[in-house]
Order: sequence, then C-alpha cells, then structure tokens
Amino acid sequence: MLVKRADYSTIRPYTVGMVEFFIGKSLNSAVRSDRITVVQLTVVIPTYNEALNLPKLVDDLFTLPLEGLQVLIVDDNSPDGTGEDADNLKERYRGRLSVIHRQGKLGLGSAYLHGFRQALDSGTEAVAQMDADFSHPPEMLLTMLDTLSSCDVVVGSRYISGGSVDKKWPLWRKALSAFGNFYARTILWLPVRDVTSGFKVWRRDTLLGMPLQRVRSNGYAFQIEMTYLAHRLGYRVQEVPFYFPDREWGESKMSFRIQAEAALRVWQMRFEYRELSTAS
Ligand SMILES: Nc1nc2c(ncn2[C@@H]2O[C@H](COP(=O)(O)OP(=O)(O)O)[C@@H](O)[C@H]2O)c(=O)[nH]1
Ligand SMILES: [Mg+2]
Repeated sequence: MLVKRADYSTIRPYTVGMVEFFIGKSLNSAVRSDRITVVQLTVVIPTYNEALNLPKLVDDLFTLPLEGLQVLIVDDNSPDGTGEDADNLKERYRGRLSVIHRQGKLGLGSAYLHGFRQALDSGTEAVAQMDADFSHPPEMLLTMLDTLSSCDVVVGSRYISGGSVDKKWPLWRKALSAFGNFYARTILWLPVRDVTSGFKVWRRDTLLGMPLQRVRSNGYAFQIEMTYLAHRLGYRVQEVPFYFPDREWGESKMSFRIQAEAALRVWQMRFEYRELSTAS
C-alpha cells in the first residue's frame, strides 16, 4: 500500500485549536449567532473570470465572525481582471488575504491543489474550498466548522434532506446533476450523497494524510476524487445540507469535455486506488 491509512489515535481533537469568545452584539444578521470563532481557517477560492463576484464574496467572508479567517485566491490570469481585483483586496485585507497568480487557465483541480499546499505551508488548522460565484453560501462555513469538530472532512450537500439545487434549474439540468452523482457514487461505492460537491471544509490533518501528488483530475472529477480518497483512507466524511443557488453573475466553466473527463475518471479512480483500504 503506497498510502498510509488514517490513524485516528494521532488525530488531535479539532476543538483543541478552537477558542470561542462571546460578545454582546450581532456582527452580521446573515450569521446565526454573535459568537466569534477563533480558528485558523483558510478559504481557498479558485477564480477564472469572477470579477463580478469576487470582491463581494470576499467582503461577505470577512464579515463572518471567524477571527482567524484567511482567504487564498488562486487566479489563472483571468481576462476579465479578477487577478487585479484580488490584488486590490489584498491591500484592503492586509495580512488576511493572499493571491496566487498563475500564467493561464490550468484547471480547477490544479488550482485547488496549489492553494491547498500553500494553505498547509502557512500552518492553517482547517482549509475550506468554495466557488467564487455565491453558489456556496459563505455563512454555511460556520455550520461546516461546527460539524468538523466530529469528523475529518465536511461536505456541503445538495442531495441530503434539507439540501437542494436552484429552484430555477430546468428539469433536464436537475436530472443531469442527480444522474452524475448517482453514476459516480454507484461505481465508486461511495456512501456520500453529493459526491460532486465543491463545497468542503478539511481538517489540516486530513489533507496532510491525503496523497495529493496522486490526484490527477482537473475538472469536476477533482471533487469526486478527493471525496473518494478521503473515504477510502478511512477519514470520516460528514455531509451538511445547503441550498445551491445558481450563479447570478459571470459564466460557468462547466463544459462537455469536463463532464466527459469526470465520467471516465471515476473508472480510472476505482482502478488506481484499488490498493487503498476501505473505511472501517
Ligand atoms: N483558477 C481557476 N479557477 C477555475 C477554473 N475553472 C473554474 N474555476 C473556478 O472554479 C469555481 C467553479 O467553477 P464554476 O464555473 O462556478 O463551475 P460550476 O459551479 O459547476 O458552474 C469558480 O470559482 C471558477 O471561477 C480554472 O481553470 N482555474
Ligand atoms: Mg459555480
């Protein structure tokens, strides 16, 4: 076996790094409580042409009552100037926001891997991943962090009770998304309902225990591959429901090629990771 199986005895309780202060007034009506959570959480956001979304998203993230929040943007030289916007945000949120500029569109998976490595190098305790387009509600991070205290990775899920996709989606799109999930889940024998979700919060130790150098998927298959690996290595994957609104600004980068990659990659993953132990 090339990869070390997760050993729970060495996993430090997440709460050790978590200190909570209570203050008397609400910081933001969008969040559930006025509690400030001091945890070193780094939110990695890959961007390609998200100039209409990124500044507002970053502002929303920094209004959350998360004292140790860091944001890391991975921009692939977006033609619409998202990279420059990110640099301006770096000025505004000095010391709390970093930007990785890459030469061109190198793909979602490689953007996340780049961001994860930098976040881990910084010593962060937890790493979140989310789209820049508001499909992943920032305030959900609070629920996800709470949930992380009893598992190894939290997945924002559209396909468990309480979760759903955009009400405006036409039936064919809902069916395609549901089928894609069913397909990957069945082939990989994954006990996770939303295997294509890109909204996750990882414990530092979980990401460190993952063989990131083996992850080859670059499009949406990346989400499946990471969840599959976590499960196969014995990490506890916990889903929390959320409503997934479609983006209002900018365009999706979803393409037929990316979907085809995912359809093929699930079979390759089954083969490539066959030596890993299944979660006990
Ligand atoms: N850096 C980088 N970000 C990307 C790339 N492709 C997509 N993204 C970003 O990844 C996130 C998910 O992509 P999106 O188009 O929203 O996918 P959808 O939600 O499935 O429609 C968004 O924040 C995109 O800007 C890429 O090649 N490089
Ligand atoms: Mg999106």
